[in-house]
Amino acid sequence: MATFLVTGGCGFIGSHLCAGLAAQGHGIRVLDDLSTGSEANLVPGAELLRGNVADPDAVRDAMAGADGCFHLAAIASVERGVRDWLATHRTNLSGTVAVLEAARPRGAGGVGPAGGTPVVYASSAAVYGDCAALPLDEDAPTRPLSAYGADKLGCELHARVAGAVHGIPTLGLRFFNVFGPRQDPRSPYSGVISIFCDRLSRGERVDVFGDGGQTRDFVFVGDVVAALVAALPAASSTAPVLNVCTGRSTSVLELAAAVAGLSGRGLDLRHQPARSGEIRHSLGSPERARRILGLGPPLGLSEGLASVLSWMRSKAAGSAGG
Ligand code: NAD
Ligand code: UD2
Repeated sequence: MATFLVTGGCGFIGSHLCAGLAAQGHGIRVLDDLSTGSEANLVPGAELLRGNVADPDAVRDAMAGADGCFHLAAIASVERGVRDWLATHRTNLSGTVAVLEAARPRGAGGVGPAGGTPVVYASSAAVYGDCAALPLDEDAPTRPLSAYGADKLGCELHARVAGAVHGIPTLGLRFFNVFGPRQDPRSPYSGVISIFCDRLSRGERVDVFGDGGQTRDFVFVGDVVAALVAALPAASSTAPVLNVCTGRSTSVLELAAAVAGLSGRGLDLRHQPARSGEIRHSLGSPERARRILGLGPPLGLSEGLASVLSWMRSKAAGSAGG
């Protein structure tokens, strides 16, 4: 049994990861400022340290005695990065440098294992930006189009430095479009799947931005957790980065039809102007991650959507009852 630090452990992906680690019997410490996460998501038995990941003292205290760190805390919104460039940069890049700093080997200001605390961190498909060579593999050029994507690429560069200069083992995971239970459908930054499942299951109309022919690689949160857990032993001072995706392409119109079909309601949609600066197609190659991390096949989209719909139904039943 080990003890792990999970930054952002009260958020969507982090709370699923904590549940997976707890099920394996590990001890969990969460560092989260609860800005978008919720204490209700905290896994029973986990210790919550409420603090800012960009505060080096808070991170050092949180890292003390940990056998490994999963660093997920970030402002996970491209739009917030446009409005609050410097503030999101502090969290998304300075926060990661603070985590790497605290992971330094003992004797050099670090607090963890002698070789440095292994760190698995969340990068994003946003690092690829407008790269058109699909499917995207990890050697594709990185041309971020947003401050968010630039900061995630910065995390990968600092992870290289962490390995080369300080010997800290890391592994970066470039998540594509993650979906699953607990993704908040009412937040302005919600993913399209949570919005479509929420609205269509209540018989409401959904908005499709543009013609709906744009495609995404939607990966279920359970598969993301499997990748995170498998990544820790693969962390290395060579600072590898791997895609977390399915290699499966789904258009927004196909998605709307699939959700409507599963929710047993009609499909009511209206087209709205396309979002400006939006990427038309995003599709990753999962092959390298499957090989290196030994991952199984991803959950099918329909099964994943059914799981989100069922979670939404039980949540609605819970709030109606209480
Ligand atoms: P989320 O907003 O649900 O979780 C982020 C968590 O970090 C929240 O609990 C939040 O309170 C916490 N946090 C934010 N700023 C903090 C700070 N300064 N100090 C401490 N805690 C802070 O988002 P998520 O979807 O679970 O994303 C998790 C990670 O995965 C992020 O790094 C995100 O950039 C990355 N990612 C997510 C997706 C996706 O599709 N959801 C895609 C690519 C990458
Ligand atoms: C995702 C990430 C974002 C960033 C980006 C990098 C989410 C929520 N966002 O943005 O953080 O990493 O990838 O490229 O994971 N859509 C509709 N109707 C709606 C909502 C969305 O048509 O009500 C469309 C939207 O125009 C887009 C697609 O659905 O074409 C996916 O939208 P999204 O917001 O879920 O994710 P994306 O890919 O824009």
